[in-house]
This record gives sequence, structure tokens and C-alpha cells, in this order.
Amino acid sequence: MASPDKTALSRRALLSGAAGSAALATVARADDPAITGMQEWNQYLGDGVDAAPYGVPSEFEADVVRRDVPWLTADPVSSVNFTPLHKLEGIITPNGLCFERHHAGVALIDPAEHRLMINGLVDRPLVFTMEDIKRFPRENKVYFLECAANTGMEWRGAQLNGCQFTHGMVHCVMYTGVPLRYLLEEAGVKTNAKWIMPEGADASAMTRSIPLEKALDDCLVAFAMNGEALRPEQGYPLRIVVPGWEGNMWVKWLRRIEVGDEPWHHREETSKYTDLLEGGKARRFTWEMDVKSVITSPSPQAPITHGKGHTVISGLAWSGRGTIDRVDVSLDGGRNWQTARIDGPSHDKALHRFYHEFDWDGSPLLLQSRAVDSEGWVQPTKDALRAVRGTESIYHNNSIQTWHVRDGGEVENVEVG
Ligand SMILES: Nc1nc2c(c(=O)[nH]1)N[C@H]1C(S)=C(S)[C@@H](COP(=O)(O)O)O[C@H]1N2
Ligand SMILES: [Mo]
Repeated sequence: MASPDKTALSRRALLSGAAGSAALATVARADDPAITGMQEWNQYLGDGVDAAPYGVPSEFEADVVRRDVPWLTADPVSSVNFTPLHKLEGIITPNGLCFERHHAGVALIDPAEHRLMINGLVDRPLVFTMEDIKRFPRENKVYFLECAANTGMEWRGAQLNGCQFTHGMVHCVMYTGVPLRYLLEEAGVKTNAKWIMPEGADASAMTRSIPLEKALDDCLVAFAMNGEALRPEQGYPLRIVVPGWEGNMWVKWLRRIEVGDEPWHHREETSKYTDLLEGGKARRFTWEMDVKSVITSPSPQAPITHGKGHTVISGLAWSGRGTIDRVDVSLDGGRNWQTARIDGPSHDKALHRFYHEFDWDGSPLLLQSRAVDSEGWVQPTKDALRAVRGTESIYHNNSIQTWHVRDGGEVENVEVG
């Protein structure tokens, strides 16, 4: 057991080790105006309560926003923007920063007018109002959602300069919802039923086939995220949560669930969201998101600005197959690895936060992270992934990312195989 003394000791050891080249703070000086001067915020009263009935971040955080990639956005109603992972901490994505992916824009739905229908191979086709849904027992669960195309632009080589763009099609929030099995039980699933098909109320009427086994296992019909109603962008008032599986299946603005005995082979599971291999064959029904990680800082949008000395590496790891057992970090492009420190809660099929602190000598680095999940799956190198899947695919790129830190601290996206 760590006594307070021991904790203090190890902290001192860490700091003195790290401070070998430079102290972690400057010695207090009488002529430092940031300490001795009067600032505006000392002299005037600030805003009172109610200045912002719904609070917003400090104006000094104005660069912490979702961003798109112009050449991926021919039309914003059928496009994607990206979570600013390089600026976030912990494992929960703030609601206003969750990446968005829409096929036909954001549907604006009056919850009083919204209905969820369950039909097909059921004893009683049913229609639920939002109020009906909220009378079933609910659960609170933290899950990541990752678009299968996340990191897809990096298949053939390093391309986008920032983890926001290479890895930002992921978010992780706490959902409140009703286990889908309760609603299916209410309708009475027929014995020959094997699949369900959720359908969105937006103009794209998004549909995907999901095995009944998964639907009865851990899928939720969610109406809240991080304690408040779903955001319109995330499917207000209702979305299906399909833990660990590709984001496309998490139908937003959920209005109907059809129960059937075979998959529907709709657009999003035939021409899209299948993984083209060498030679023209495609893998399909690749639902689970494989073990993956990325260093979020330092990264191209978060360079090292403090010079050499004690440096904190921060990153995220996740797996659609369970929790994260271990994350290794390399400073030299994968030649040597050290075990990173996972900190914070470890939820099944959720983001995990890891840190690695080291003393930077100011020389160039090739930063990598490699995650291992609770099922024993290990994140592959880019070369290992390509050896199996070729270079034609967009989806399910879970390979190891490399950031090149230059001696000045700037960071760029590179590839070392
Ligand atoms: N109804 C509907 N559901 C949808 C989509 C859509 O366009 N319409 N896009 C899907 C895709 S491809 C992804 S990756 C996720 C994105 O969820 P988000 O916008 O909450 O990040 O929603 C999925 N569910
Ligand atoms: Mo997606």
C-alpha cells in the first residue's frame, strides 16, 4: 500500500529525475508583472450569474472546435467533421465536440412528434412515444463510437497533419438509454427472427442489418449523452447504441426497427462499409472496431513548446472487443518500447487515457503507441496491416501511428512501416 510518504518520495524522485536539464517552473522574481502587476480581472467586477444560462467554454479556448477537411466536404449535409482529440483530456468527449457524420444533414425533430416503431417478425408490431420509452428501466454506459472510416485516409501513406484529422472520427460519452431487448421483448420476437434493421428518420433513412444476438446482448436505445438530451447532431431525440461496433450502425434519429430472418443488404453494408482487399474481393460485415491507440499530445496540432526537459505524452486507446490491458510507447519509431500508464476509469468498449512522462533531450523523436486489449489483440504496424488487407481499403485502419517530433518541437505525420 502506498503511504503518503512514499507517494511524496516517488514524486520528488520523478521531478528531480525529470528536472535534470531544466526546472519545471521558474524561480519567483519580484519584477514579474504577471505576479506583481494589476490585471484587468483584479480591477473590475466580472459577469454575474445568468450571463450564460447555458455555459460555454472560456473565450481563450476558442480553438477547441470540431473541424472538417475541405477536400472531404463537397457538401456539408453529406460530410464529416472531426473531434479535436489533441485538446481533450480524460476519456469523455464534451457533447459540443463530438465529431459529426451525416448523410443528409441534421434532422430537427420535435420529440412530442417522434415515434419508434418495431415491426416485422414480432408478435405485436408496436409504436413507442418518447414518453413510453422513458417508462422502461434505463442504464448508464460509457462507450466510444468510431466511424469505420476513421484513419481511412492514411491507408496508403501519411496524409493528414493532426490527430484531429487522422483519428478524430471517434467520440466517447456516457449514454442513458433503455436496453433494446426490453423493447423487443415487449413486441415479442418470433422464433425464426435472426436480424434487426434500425432505420433513421432523417432524409437519408439510414439502415443497417444487425444480428439479433447483438441487439439482445448490449444494444441501447439512448436518449441522453453525458447527462443531457442527445444533441441534434447525435440523433436527438433517439439513437441506437451498438457498443464496440462501427459507427455507421449507430442509427441516429431512430424511428423504426424491423425484425427479420436475414440481412437486408442495403447500401451501407454492400457498396459502403465493406473492406476492399487486393484482387477486388471485399470483406463484409466487419462490425467490430479493432484495438487501436494514438498519441494525442504531442502531435502536429499540439507541438512541444516548452523546450527540452520533462515532457508529458498523452494518448487514447480503445477496442471494440473489451477493455485495454496495456499501452506501449516508443520514442524511436518502434525499436524500443516502454509501458505507458493508463489512468482513469477502464470501461468496456470505451476510450482509455494513457500517459508517458519522459525527459526530452531535445533531439528528434518518432513517437508511437501500441495498444493491447483484454482479448489479447495487439495493434499492428501499418506494414503488417497492409500485408493482410492491401492498400485499397478505407475502413478499419487500426494501425500504429507515427509522429515525428523535430528538434524544435514541431510535430508532423510520418510513416515508418
Ligand atoms: N440516421 C442516420 N444515422 C447515422 C448516420 C446518418 O447519416 N443518418 N451516419 C452514421 C455514421 S456513418 C456514423 S460514423 C455515425 C456518426 O455518429 P455521430 O454523428 O454521433 O458522430 O452515425 C451513423 N448513424
Ligand atoms: Mo461512418
